[in-house]
Amino acid sequence: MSAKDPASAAHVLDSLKIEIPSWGFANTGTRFGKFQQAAAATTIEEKFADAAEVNALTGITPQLALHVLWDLPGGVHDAVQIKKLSAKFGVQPGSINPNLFQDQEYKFGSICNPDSGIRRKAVDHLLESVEIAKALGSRDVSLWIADGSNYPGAQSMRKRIGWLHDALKVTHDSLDSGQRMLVEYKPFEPAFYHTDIADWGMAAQLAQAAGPQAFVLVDTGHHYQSQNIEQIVAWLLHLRRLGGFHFNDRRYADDDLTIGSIDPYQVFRIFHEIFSEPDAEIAGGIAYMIDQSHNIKGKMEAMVQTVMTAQELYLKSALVDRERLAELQSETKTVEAEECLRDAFWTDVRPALREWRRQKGLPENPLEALRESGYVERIEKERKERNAMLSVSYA
Ligand code: RM4
Ligand code: MN
Ligand code: MN
Repeated sequence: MSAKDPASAAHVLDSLKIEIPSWGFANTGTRFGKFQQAAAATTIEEKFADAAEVNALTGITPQLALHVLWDLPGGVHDAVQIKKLSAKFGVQPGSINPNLFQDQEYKFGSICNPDSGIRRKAVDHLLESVEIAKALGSRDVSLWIADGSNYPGAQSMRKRIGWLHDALKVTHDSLDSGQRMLVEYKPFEPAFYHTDIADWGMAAQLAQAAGPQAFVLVDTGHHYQSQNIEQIVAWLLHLRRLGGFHFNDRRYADDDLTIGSIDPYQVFRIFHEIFSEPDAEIAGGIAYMIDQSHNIKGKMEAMVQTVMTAQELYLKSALVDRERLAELQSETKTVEAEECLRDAFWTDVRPALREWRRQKGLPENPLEALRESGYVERIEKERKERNAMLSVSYA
């Protein structure tokens, strides 16, 4: 396609939907604390309201990811309330994320804890998360397992592999046919010696062993410095196990910064691997989700900026002339092949995006529209006092 061809740009842009996280609207922070924002959401209703506003401005975020203990503390019984909010605000519940990392009992692990009683409690939480997803019509149950250990010798890595297998298999087997289980990985933090699911290979192996409805979730912030994430994406596509993404950017560790703020070329290269996938069904099934924590930027502004950036990088990536690139690669024309990628990357797609938004009746510049709407000032006034009172919860 060409950047000047509005019909194909529109076709590309129509295919991108991004799920936003409920916790991205709440007061989150770093391990050293957080800077309270008066406009942060303090209730699940406020999270839905903010998500609806982002969707009204951008048109591509109809789903809200939920974390079970933060958003449905009453478990499956809370599904009724979530459904009501979903109908009220026109935002669907998205992926369901269990919380296996905050209870005191999980100090030495959840599904990998040497205590069988604690392992059972953790598996019960996973099974309840699947029930919640069924009650809400959510396709994906998305697992981040924080388990690991801090000192060599402290735990048996081998035994824990077995417990992981068992827990993921039971969870997988409780899914309905249309549902999926996503397995996220992370090299370190909160554990600093070993993490039970530390990289994409472990996650892929566990997904394969669990069954056909298990896939790997790539959180772009969960890699060592300079790791080639697009190569991981290529491998997971090859294995037919790429379930989705948690988008965020990082400079040092799991920084949860806005996507593309540090390295936009990397996001472009990830999308390029996805556009190179010949099987439309595989590419179409990928869940694009945001997982960011805005401690300095305003929550609403950061979320809208993130969505706009993802759209820009996605469209740039769609511009790559992949037929020509394949020829150049087989002719081993290194510089020309690289330039072929760079041409697309340096194309200004913002006019095409403005045109697409105009066609859809959306504001041409959602960030500006947010500023002009007065929404942030309004919620600041409404939520200020409540935010001043709530200071401890993570999200
Ligand atoms: C973790 C991980 C999970 C997210 C939590 C809040 O680092 O990225 O996906 O649910 O943070
Ligand atoms: Mn994540
Ligand atoms: Mn993370």
